[in-house]
Amino acid sequence: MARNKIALIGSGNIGGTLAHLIGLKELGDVVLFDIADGLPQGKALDLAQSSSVEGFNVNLGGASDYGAIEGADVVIVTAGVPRKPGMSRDDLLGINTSVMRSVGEGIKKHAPDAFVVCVTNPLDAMVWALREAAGLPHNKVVGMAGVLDSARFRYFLSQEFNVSIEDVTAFVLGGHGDSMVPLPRYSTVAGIPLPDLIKMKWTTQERIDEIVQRTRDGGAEIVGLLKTGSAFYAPASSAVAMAEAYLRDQKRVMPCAAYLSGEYGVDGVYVGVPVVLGAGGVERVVEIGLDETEKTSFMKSVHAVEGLIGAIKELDAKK
Ligand code: A3D
Repeated sequence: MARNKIALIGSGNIGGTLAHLIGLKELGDVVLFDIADGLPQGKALDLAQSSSVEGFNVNLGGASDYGAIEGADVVIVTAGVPRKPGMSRDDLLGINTSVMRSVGEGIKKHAPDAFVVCVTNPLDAMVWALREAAGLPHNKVVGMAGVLDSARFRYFLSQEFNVSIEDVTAFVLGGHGDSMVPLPRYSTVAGIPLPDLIKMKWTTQERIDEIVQRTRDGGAEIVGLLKTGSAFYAPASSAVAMAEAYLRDQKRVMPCAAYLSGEYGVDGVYVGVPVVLGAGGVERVVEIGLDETEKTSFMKSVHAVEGLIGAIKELDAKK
């Protein structure tokens, strides 16, 4: 059986890390693509040489021509400009929307059957713009944010309780960024929800509130430390987990920016919700029960994403 083909649009920090992880996991042959000529070719060659030492069997190539992504099974999009210190995700809107247009056209022409994972910020609006340009079915285009946000939440909780990260599950909903909605009552240690752990005096409500806030600010904390770019190791791991769920038909339940057509009372927007990811792409949107406070936070997040999509449409109307 032929190997899967995975195209990585954008060969910067996340793109290079994606290629490395995909090689190590032998998920498929990799094509790195970037407009910065030499960057994808150089990274592909460097990574290919590491295969002799690591002993993995995948082909890695680099290109600045969309023809190279022909027939890709999965496309992961990180092309664009990353957030700099002091810059909000929303500042990126104009630049990255036009990047999504060119990437979407490339996918439409050369990889119309692919499963597409968008990582570029501002995430929820960019996955919408990318889907519009690529014209693929909505279930084949998703955004990566919730897997990363919940990974951060899980990590902080495992540190708080001094337990294995493997026994911590965590749940976040909503858009990526300030409006993300961590859900403590759906987050557990070995099945014990956080409110019960508070009652058991493992932690306090104040500590959980602090951890929730640190999760929301997770990206900004790393931008502040790095000073010259944003997080890339955990974002790459998260996007690869989503690609793997599709390629191996794992039917994993993951929080992704998915297209809603009526679920949660929302229509026509990409926003973070739990979905089942398998060979059919987004096979199901999981509609969990929300209390009034959670619903209010979620709808605030949806409105923030709608605002960005509205701003994109306004920018278009001015052209
Ligand atoms: P970076 O290392 O700058 O890589 C981006 C690459 O995109 C660069 O190599 C550019 O040359 C390339 N590029 C720019 N325009 C185009 C184009 N039109 N076609 C093809 N390639 C192009 O950034 P990064 O890898 O650190 O981050 C990539 C994106 O992910 C940024 O938008 C970040 O804000 C975003 N990001 C999202 C999350 C989420 O959780 C959603 C987390 C971390 C980063």
